[in-house]
Amino acid sequence: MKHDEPQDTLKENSEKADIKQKLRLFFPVVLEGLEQILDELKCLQSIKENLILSLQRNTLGGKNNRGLCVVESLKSLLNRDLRENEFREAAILGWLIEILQGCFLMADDIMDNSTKRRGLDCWYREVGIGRAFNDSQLLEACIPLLLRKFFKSHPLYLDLLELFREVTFLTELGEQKDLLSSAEAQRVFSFDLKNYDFIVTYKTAFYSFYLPVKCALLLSGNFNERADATTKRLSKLLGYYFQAQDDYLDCFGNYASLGKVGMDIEDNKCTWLVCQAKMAASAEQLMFLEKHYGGRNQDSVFKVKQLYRELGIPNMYQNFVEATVEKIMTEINDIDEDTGIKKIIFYKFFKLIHKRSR
Ligand code: GPP
Ligand code: MG
Ligand code: MG
Ligand code: MG
Repeated sequence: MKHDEPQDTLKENSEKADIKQKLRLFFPVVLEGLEQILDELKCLQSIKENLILSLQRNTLGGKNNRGLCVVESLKSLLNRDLRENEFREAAILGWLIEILQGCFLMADDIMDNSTKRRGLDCWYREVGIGRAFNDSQLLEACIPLLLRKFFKSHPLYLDLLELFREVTFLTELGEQKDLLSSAEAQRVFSFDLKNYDFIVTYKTAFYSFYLPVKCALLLSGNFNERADATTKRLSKLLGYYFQAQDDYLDCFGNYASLGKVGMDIEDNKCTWLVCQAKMAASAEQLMFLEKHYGGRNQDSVFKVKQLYRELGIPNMYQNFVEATVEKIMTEINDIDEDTGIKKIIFYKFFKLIHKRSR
C-alpha cells in the first residue's frame, strides 16, 4: 500500500514556530540555573564565564529538533495545550538534550577531524583539542547537576537521571564502534550493514529520537513498558533514516545548507554509502575503493565520489528513501494507541527530518 507523506498545514507550521519561539525563552532559564550552581560552588568568575561561553556556543545554532520534540510529544500525549509548568518541564528537558548534543558534537568533531560546525569553526579549532575535550566533559557533567537543580523534588527525578546516564552511555558505545570501524586496520572489506545498524542505533537513534520521546512519555505520567517498546522501535527506524541522510549529505550535500564539511571518506567511516558501494561493486571496483577510501588527499576523495556515481549510489539512496518512508509510515499506522503512545508524535518527528538538506 502506498502511503501519502503527511503535509504540513499552515496552522501546524505556525504552531511549530510558536513552540520553537517559546522553547527558546527557556534557554536563559537553564543558563541562569547553571550560573546559580556555579555560584553556590564558589566557582572562579573566569571559569564560570568560560563554561557559559562554551555552553552557548556549542548548544545554540542548531535546529533544536530534539528540544522541540519533547514539548510537541508531551502535547500529543496529553492531547491538549500544555500548562505553564508542563511546558517549562518539557522545555528544560529539551534543553538538557540540546546540551548533551552540544557536548557530543564537540567531541565528535575532534574525533572526526572536522573543520566546520553550524557554519562556524569547530570548537576545538578555536580553543585547542585539550580544552575542547575538557569543555565537552564539563558540559556532560552539567547535565546531572541541572537535573538536580530543576527536578530534585520531582517524582521523576531518579528516572530522568538514569535515562540521561544510560542514553549517554549507549551513545558513547555507538561512537566507539564508529571509531573502531574506521581504524586504520579495518578496511572497506570489513564494512557491512550489520555493523552499520549497530553504529547508527547507538550513536544516533537513542539520544536523538528515543530520549526526547521517552522524556515526554515520563512527563505525561503515562509511562508503561509497551509504550516504551514502541518508542524504541520507532526511534531506531527514524534514527537509521536520519543517519543515512547524514551520511548522504556528508558526501553529496553542500556547506551552505549543512554548515559542516564532510569528512567521512577521508575518515574511513563505515557509512550507508560505502556499505552500498561495497555490495554493488565488481571485484575490480572493490579493489579501487579499497585503495582510495580513507585517503586523506582530494584526489582519492574525488575518485571515491566518482565511483559512487558510477555505481548509481544517489539513485539507490532515492530508492532507499522511498522504501524507508513506506516502512516508517506502515510502522506508525500499526501503532496500538491503547498503550498511551500516539502516532502523531512519530509523524511529526518524521516530518521534521524528511527530505532535509541540513
Ligand atoms: C553522528 O555522527 C553522531 C554523533 C554526533 C554522536 C557523537 C557521540 C559521541 C559520544 C561523541 P557523525 O560524526 O556522522 O555526525 P556529524 O556528521 O554531524 O559530524
Ligand atoms: Mg562527525
Ligand atoms: Mg562521528
Ligand atoms: Mg556525519
